[in-house]
Amino acid sequence: MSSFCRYLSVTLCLLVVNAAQAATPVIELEIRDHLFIPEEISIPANTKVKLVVYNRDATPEEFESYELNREKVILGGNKANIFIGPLAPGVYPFFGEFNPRTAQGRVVVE
Ligand SMILES: [Cu+2]
Repeated sequence: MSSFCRYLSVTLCLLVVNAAQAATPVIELEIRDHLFIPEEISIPANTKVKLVVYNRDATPEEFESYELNREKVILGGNKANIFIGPLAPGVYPFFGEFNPRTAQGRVVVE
């Protein structure tokens, strides 16, 4: 909870926090046959976004991006939540570290 919560009742604070979470856009993508589907996702600038990455393969994959400063192993048949942003406009590549030859994608911030 942020420091401003100290000035609110606990109930009101939880409402504010829940509203902020509800407002976070969610984007789903899949790993299938060692590919990211879709391989390109677009998000608005200066906005926090929740990526939900489903690994449909039987083998683990690692979502990795130097530009996004994110790295997360997703076991086969599992999913992971990865929060990114707020970001400046641009292209932010990501890849699957265990299958970098095929698993390539990018976040386009516009
Ligand atoms: Cu890694």
